[in-house]
Amino acid sequence: MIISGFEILQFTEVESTNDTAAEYADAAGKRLVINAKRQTAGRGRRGRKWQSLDGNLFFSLLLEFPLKELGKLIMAATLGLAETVRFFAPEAKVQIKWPNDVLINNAKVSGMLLEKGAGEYMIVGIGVNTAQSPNSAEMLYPTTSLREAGIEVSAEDFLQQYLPAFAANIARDATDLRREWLQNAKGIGEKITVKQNGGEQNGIFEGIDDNADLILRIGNEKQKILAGDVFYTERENG
Ligand code: BT5
Repeated sequence: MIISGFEILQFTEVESTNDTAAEYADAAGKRLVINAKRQTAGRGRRGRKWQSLDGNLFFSLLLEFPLKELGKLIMAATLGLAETVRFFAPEAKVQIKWPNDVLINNAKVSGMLLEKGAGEYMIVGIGVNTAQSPNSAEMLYPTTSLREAGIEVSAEDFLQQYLPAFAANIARDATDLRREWLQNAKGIGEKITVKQNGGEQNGIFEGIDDNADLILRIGNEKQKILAGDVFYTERENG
């Protein structure tokens, strides 16, 4: 099946859809989606695990995209996820958590792992907890699923709705995309803590730049953060 220029390849079980996608990165010019029913070794960033529970969605987009426009790819992919959740549940409280997560009611429903493939290929691996979520207590951050949030949608239907949203976003102007990303992001203008490699910094979340790097204001200084985990320090209002 082809949706919005992406050919979908279905697998029953893979270790990681990102690894399977990497094996296809010689198909010059092709845009593929590697979709698996089950994933046995799902990965997060920096060697972390992605709990891949039954009934959830696991897929990787494989497309040629200039590395210097990585920020645009990140914004297009995450914004597309938020838009897709809203398509199925217009009233849901959906937010993007920098850099790559999607939250519903302040809990993580989706994560994304971006990797470089061969040549100009980029691999955008996405996990969405459609049916169930792992135990929050064992996770870095509270977790949820679409079902727990009262949104009944199958992995297949979510993917079919996501692809046109993503394709439309990558065709958009970067400034426009960033504006909308910021409108959807959690914590802009608020106090946050960014943890990286054992260290942490506290400051005000000013926004992101065109590379999707986080801009943290510490006193009068603005600092660019390329990678890390954000924790919100303000009281959450549900
Ligand atoms: C991510 O990493 O959130 C990236 C997840 C990407 C998963 C997709 S599935 C398809 C493709 N194939 C792969 O192998 N990966 C991609 P990070 O920001 O590092 O967050 C990882 C952390 O999220 C873990 O250390 C846990 O604390 C938490 N976590 C693990 N599984 C989760 C889940 N199912 N739902 C919510 N949080 C989870």
